[in-house]
Amino acid sequence: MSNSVSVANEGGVAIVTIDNPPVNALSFHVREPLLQALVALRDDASVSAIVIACAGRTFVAGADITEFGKPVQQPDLRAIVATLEAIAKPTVAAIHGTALGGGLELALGCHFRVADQGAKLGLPEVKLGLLPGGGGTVRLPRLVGALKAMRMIVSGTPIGAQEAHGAGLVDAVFEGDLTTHAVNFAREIARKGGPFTPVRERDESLGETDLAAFDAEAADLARNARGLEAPVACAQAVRNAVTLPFDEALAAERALFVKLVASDQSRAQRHLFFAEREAAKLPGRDVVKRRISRVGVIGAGTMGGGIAMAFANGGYPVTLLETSHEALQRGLATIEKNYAVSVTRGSLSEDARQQRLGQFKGSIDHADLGDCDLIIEAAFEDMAVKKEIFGKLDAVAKPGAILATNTSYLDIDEIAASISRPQDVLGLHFFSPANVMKLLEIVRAEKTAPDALATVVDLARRIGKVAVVVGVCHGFVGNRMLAARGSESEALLLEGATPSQIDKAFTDFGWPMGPFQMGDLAGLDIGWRNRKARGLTAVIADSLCEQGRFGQKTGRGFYLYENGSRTPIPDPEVEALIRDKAAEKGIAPRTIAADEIIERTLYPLINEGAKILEEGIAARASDIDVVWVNGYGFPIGKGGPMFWPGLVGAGKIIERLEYWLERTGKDVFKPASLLKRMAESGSWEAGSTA
Ligand code: 3H9
Repeated sequence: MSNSVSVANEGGVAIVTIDNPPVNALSFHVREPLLQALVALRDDASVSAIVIACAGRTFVAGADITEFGKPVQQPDLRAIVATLEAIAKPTVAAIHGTALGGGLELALGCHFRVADQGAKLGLPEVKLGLLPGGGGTVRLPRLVGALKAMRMIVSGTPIGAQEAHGAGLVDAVFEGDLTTHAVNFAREIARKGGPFTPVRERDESLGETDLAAFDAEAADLARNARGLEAPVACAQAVRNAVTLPFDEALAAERALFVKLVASDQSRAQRHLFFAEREAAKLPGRDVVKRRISRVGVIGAGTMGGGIAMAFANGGYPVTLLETSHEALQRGLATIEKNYAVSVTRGSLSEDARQQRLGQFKGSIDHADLGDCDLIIEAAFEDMAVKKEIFGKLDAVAKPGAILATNTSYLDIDEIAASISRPQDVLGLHFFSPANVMKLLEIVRAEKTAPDALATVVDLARRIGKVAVVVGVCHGFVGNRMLAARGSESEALLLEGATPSQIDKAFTDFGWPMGPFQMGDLAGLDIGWRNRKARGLTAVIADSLCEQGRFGQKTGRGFYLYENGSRTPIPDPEVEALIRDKAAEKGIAPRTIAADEIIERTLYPLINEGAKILEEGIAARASDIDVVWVNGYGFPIGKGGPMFWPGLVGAGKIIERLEYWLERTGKDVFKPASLLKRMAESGSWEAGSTA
């Protein structure tokens, strides 16, 4: 037939196999022959049943995302599903790997779905700023009920084969050769002569929908969507499936899909999908990687403990090193407590808890790190401390072991130069809590060997992290840009804004929280210690720390937190302190608009990103977006600080930077030359020229 779609006949049961590596996406070159095959089999009297299966590692993982934003080439997915659904002989989707998005929608066009026991099924379009546009919102509720369908579609989270079976989405789950089972299943149905009813006609359960409960949950979801349009549209489309006749609901789904696919939010989210995958690509990635069997972590505090858990969760045995038995026991007890909480919450099974705890070996002797293939130090942020640790590692680590520092700021070239094997040294900058946060900045030092770098990039993926390779500079990509934002946040306070006013401007923009809530959550003492070490000051934050106001952990920071609650309450004492400090500096308070807050905090951050690109600290603009979305909560619907200027116009950003430069004379507003070049040329995808 074609390279992408082939047909075999096993005793009257036709097997249509889609073969479009790597994930069998429904590209045009699949859709065309697939439709032809289905039409031919529909009309072929020698065929009693049809099985749709896939070659390779997965069932169809969705529409081809690279085709979005271009003119649709017919036949589209809807035409294929309509043809499939109208076939008057049994049709069976044989699902292995993942049936996602358009892949699950194709399967919903079949009378039956059978799955391998390890299969996963879902409609993750919402993560791309979309809703399922191939009938998923209208067919899925007919099988699993409207409420469950809404939860699956709005979250985008796939479910396993057994759960899908229990919910009525899958008709049988098999172990062993799936295609053989699917063919037997189809043959048996054909022999019995039915019953087989197309999903579109299976609307018995829809009448039972409790619309009031549905609407209440949909309203909650809309509130949590933080300005994202897709989750709201997803819920609306599922509601339509309940309240409208099938074809009308299908037409409404299409209208919503067409609107979303052209939206800036979806463009931004599709950009991030590819950006994350691009970030993990290194030049010369076919280099032979080092073998990592055991990981050592130095420091069992919040950061070290979290890093150790991240590796244990990924299946790696971990040696956890501390300076004393007491500190070690404290660290291990926290880890045990964290796993126990996960069991109580139902996110971890008791077996998994035991298995993970079994991965830990505690020690207070550096010599015990001798059998580790990767050692990460997460000790105090102090160059002398780091050098001392690396000196010890130089003496005990096995040849070829990768020696990593979790420093957030320090010069890794200097650390590497202090030992005899700089080629094995690199940075692994985790974000706290390290067992939860997805981002990992991998810092390539001047002498880091390519195979050491490739090994940790691969390892990051294995432990579920989104990795971005960056170069050495103060604060690397994330914290360096954060510093550009932080200085202006403080300046705005002195000029008359309140912490809650600034934080609100941020949440209105789409951030999960503003800079002061974030500071209180992370602990203000961390930045304070850091500033002191570098001889820097931040007038307001330093004063708060001098009063022991470290944020949530002390119940007081920029805000008050009553009775251990995490809800920030504006504190008149802080506002008075700000006014006093402003008066000391002779600054008269004025009213500050939300637009000014965004311009003065976000634009310097973007500007710093452009400088980072120019200096080659980040290889691509999209890498910076990945850092900010995954590590700092940049709103996904805006695509990241390097993508967003393309939506609003880099020229506008330059203009406002120049305006603020003139008014304040501050360096952070001096437009980076790369930003200027981009604005002048009218193109904004800075990564392409970096
Ligand atoms: C949709 O279906 C809309 C319909 O409702 C309506 C239509 C009208 N298209 O992630 P990996 C590439 S929207 C094109 O590293 P894994 C990916 O870029 C779609 N390319 O592998 C990468 O390329 P490269 C709904 C795709 O094993 C390579 O495949 N579906 C697509 O870690 C390997 O990807 C989704 O949102 C695609 N659909 O994970 C599912 N998918 O090697 C999106 C992947 O050049 N996909 N690529 O960098 C995934 O979630 C994961 O890829 C998957 C495999 C779980 C399948």
